[in-house]
Amino acid sequence: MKKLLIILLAIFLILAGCSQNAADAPSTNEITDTNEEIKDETSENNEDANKPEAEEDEKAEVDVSENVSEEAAEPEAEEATEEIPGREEPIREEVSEEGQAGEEQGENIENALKIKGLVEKELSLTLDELKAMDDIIFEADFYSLNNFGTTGYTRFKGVKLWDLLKNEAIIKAEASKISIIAQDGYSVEFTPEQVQMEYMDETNPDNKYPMIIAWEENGQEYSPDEGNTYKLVVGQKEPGDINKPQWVSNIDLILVE
Ligand SMILES: Nc1nc2c(c(=O)[nH]1)N[C@H]1C(S)=C(S)[C@@H](COP(=O)(O)O)O[C@H]1N2
Ligand SMILES: [Mo]
Repeated sequence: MKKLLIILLAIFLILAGCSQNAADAPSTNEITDTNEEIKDETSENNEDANKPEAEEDEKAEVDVSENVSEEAAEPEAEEATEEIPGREEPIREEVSEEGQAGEEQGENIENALKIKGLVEKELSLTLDELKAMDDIIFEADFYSLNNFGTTGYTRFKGVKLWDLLKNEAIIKAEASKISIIAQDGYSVEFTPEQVQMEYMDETNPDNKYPMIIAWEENGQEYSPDEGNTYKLVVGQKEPGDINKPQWVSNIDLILVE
């Protein structure tokens, strides 16, 4: 009888042990998961918390105001990156022999101004080719206003974008959107009408400015060491127009859709 009791007790203990293990197993995992989650959140919070400290005050301010004023431009930049088929493709597929030669040299082709999409001729233009377009070159002091009211004048030299699209790339009649996309993904979109129109300067209301692709700023050409050497420059639509966020630097591509 005692033996039977001992055997029953042993069986009971074994069963109890198993079920405890079974119950333990998931809860151990849960604890691990939770710890990982906590760890992840903590490191994210740390990153967020460190960012503003790591940056200059001015830069932090820029970021904040950009989120408010440039909602339109910045999410589009992400979309554009996903939407453009073949954007990362080697350029040799759609450019001239000159382009291919440039690609072998590496640097030159990186610095080409590309125009793709709804145009008769997709282009990849070198700086020398742009400089040779005498009849569409424009140079002037452009006034800028940014989102916290900073103003200034910058001298730019470049080609008129609409003339480039109309005469060189030969934009198709059905085109409705022109995206200026930078190497860092920043992009700004315009309608063909917006690219064609003349802009103003609230401090010189009689002056008229075309939208240009500039390669020279305050008498100095951009250095290819700092990315593609083309900047979109646009004046103001009306007094108070915050135009500086539209000055897209290091242009990678002009996409016509
Ligand atoms: N490629 C690229 N161009 C850009 C931006 C950017 O983030 N990337 N920021 C824009 C914004 S929001 C402003 S205010 C101006 C700032 O120009 P700055 O750096 O010469 O002051 O550049 C504009 N062009
Ligand atoms: Mo900005």
